[in-house]
Amino acid sequence: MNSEAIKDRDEVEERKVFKYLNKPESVRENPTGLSIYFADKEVELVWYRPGVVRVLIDDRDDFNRKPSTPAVVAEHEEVKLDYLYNEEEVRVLGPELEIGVQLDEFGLLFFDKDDNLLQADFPGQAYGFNRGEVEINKVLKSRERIYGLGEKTGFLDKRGQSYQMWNTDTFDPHVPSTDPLYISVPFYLSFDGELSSGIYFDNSYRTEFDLGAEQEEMLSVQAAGGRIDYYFMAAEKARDVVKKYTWLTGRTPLPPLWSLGHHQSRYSYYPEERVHELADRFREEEIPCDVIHLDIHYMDDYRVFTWDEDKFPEPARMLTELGDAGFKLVNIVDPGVKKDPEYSVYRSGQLNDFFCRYLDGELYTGDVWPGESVFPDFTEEDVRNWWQDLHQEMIEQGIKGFWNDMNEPAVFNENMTMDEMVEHKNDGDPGLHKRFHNLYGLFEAMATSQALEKFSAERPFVLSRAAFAGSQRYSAVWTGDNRSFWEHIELSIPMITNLGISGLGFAGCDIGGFTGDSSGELLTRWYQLAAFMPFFRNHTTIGSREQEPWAFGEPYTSIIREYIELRYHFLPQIYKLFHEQSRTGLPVWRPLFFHYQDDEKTYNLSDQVLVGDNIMLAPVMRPDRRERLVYLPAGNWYDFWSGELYEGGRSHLYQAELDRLPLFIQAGSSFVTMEPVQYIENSFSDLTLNIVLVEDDFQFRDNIYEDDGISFDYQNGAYNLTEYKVSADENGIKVEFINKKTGYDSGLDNIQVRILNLDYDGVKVTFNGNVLSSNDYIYQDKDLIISLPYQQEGVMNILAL
Ligand code: MIG
Repeated sequence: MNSEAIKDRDEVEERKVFKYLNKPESVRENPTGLSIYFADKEVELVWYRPGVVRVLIDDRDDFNRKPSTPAVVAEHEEVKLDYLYNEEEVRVLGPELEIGVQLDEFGLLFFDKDDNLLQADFPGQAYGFNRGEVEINKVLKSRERIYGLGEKTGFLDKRGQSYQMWNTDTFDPHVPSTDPLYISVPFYLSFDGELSSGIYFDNSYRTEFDLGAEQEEMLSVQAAGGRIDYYFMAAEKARDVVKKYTWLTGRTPLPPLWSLGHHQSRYSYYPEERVHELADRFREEEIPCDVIHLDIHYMDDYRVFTWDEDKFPEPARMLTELGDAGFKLVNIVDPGVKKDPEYSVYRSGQLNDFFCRYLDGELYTGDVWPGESVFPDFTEEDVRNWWQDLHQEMIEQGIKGFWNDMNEPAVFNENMTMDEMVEHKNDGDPGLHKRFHNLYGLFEAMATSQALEKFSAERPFVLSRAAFAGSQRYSAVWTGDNRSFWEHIELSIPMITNLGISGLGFAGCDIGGFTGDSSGELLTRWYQLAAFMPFFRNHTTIGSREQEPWAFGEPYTSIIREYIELRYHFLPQIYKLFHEQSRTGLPVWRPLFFHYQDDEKTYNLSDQVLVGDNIMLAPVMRPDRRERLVYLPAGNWYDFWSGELYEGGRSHLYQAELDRLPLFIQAGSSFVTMEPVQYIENSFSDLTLNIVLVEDDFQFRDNIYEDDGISFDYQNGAYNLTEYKVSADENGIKVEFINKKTGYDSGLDNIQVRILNLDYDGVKVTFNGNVLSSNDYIYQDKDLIISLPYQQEGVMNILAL
């Protein structure tokens, strides 16, 4: 036998030592579901809300209902339940979901309200225990596909793979077998073409998700510790699973509008003169930019919360000057604190006992950028408050956001992280690093975003490399150290889409690639896709070739400028999608099957993406390519550039010269735009509602969201939500405006309504029955553009003459 075979056999044998819950001793109805008793374990089913049930297994004599991690924020609602009993099964009937509790060989069957089997536990091996490790096994149905799981490489559908949840600073090139990476989200969405459901496993220990890799028909989850504590979510549509999951773990609040603009970064811009040169160059080139990131060299010998006085002698003055030119600065902050008794942060942390120690009191130290360093125990509220206060000075100097790097935490040692035996105090519920490892980045981002709220009264912007379920409440994320590979443009689509499915919708990747040297063509194609990424930042490593938008000269600079402008052009639409994301959890970037659920061709389509529900990108991601195959789902699709309508339900070979991003809008829908600006001042400078017609009759409704883009006033009603209903038939086009909310004075007098590709010889336009004068509208390039008073309710009719 070769060594591989021996290893395989050992692994199989190792699996067998799990002991599974078998025949229950008794069951009892409880106010929220059912309790099932075994010799020393109890299983509790808790209906959280319609379609969401928690399955919690704990020791009978020490049953603890507290959520296992800080990811879960929802409280359970009251639901009405019925029970049916027979010899083999107790059936619990709740809203949107029924559970069959198997009494012979314990396991659960999950049914939707029409009695379709959504998911079954694996018979005889449902819930296993082995010296502190826990296991869940589920049956994988033949057509089932698996999505989500946080930050994973590979294609959209994860079935057949296996993945680890263990936040890791993986510098190796990100290829399909590279796992784990920086972010862990133990959540998956299951979809089989009809039925959809999801599982969030609320356990922060190192966990393996085997999605049919070892046995084709078994989905197996194994955690190195903690409890079996998971939430099953049933939903009619795949996308609704994400709504439920983010109901459970929280949603990304509206970020400052500027943070949706263009960010420029590199490792590292210094000294101050270079930052000014960079800023000036953007304005000279007239390439929009809102944000500059300062990487680790701004600090004094990598001491966090310090400035290098030679490189940045007067930070407050510099930040005022840059602020006057429209730039917001984001500083990187790593968690490692240099072990230096003359350094105030180390001193105060030590004097307060805020750094991680072993149980016997020994201080944990590890090498990171500053050399030997200590690590704050962010699981403690006192430590987070202290960390918050450390940000005060920089915020007062004018820093607008923070970038949390190295917070897996990364350590320069063999394990690449903190020793698993280090202790965390966790506000009275202490435990080892093996329990808190995956939560370290979440807790740090929590402290950082609260610091910005506390000292700035503006919406926080935090970018974090490590994250866990629920991190969406505190930070945006990026996919870490990618490379200047063409393959990494392509990788970013399924990666960012699955992050969004996993609740982390404010996500992006380093445009141009982090490691390695970019090229003009690579950077250009990357920007074309990135113009619509939720998070939009160019970043590269130390010593790499320059890759600012102008770095490769013409024709690249002009094309890149055009796409950064396109980003700003679409900003009202992107903002609207962030607003929706904050309310429903539906991510900005969506897989096509979220809106074309009956179309099998979309189920693993990984080289195209939907922005919201009607804008589709099919970027070119190969060198020297000037055409690509674009798959268009059912309906008609409007080519953003040519105005031509393409027939859906099939693929098209599309010509895409270097300056062309294949960009389609679903016909019979709309989007909101503005004129590009060099940077965001407050809110939108103007608004255009673009309506894409279809040939047949149609109707839809949508909305425009607007607020001041920076403060929390929107939470008290200071926003505008304008709903519009559009319909068209042989009599003409009708647009009805309804003010759902008028709480914000934007200063805009007019809104443009642009009917794209209108095929009328002449028109009569009325608003609330009054005929508009021909000064109020123009025909331009086949589009009819009408100017209406902003926020006036009523009906506009467009009739062909
Ligand atoms: O070990 O701060 O992913 O974006 O530029 C490298 C320097 C540490 C890793 C981050 C990267 C950042 C870099 N950091």
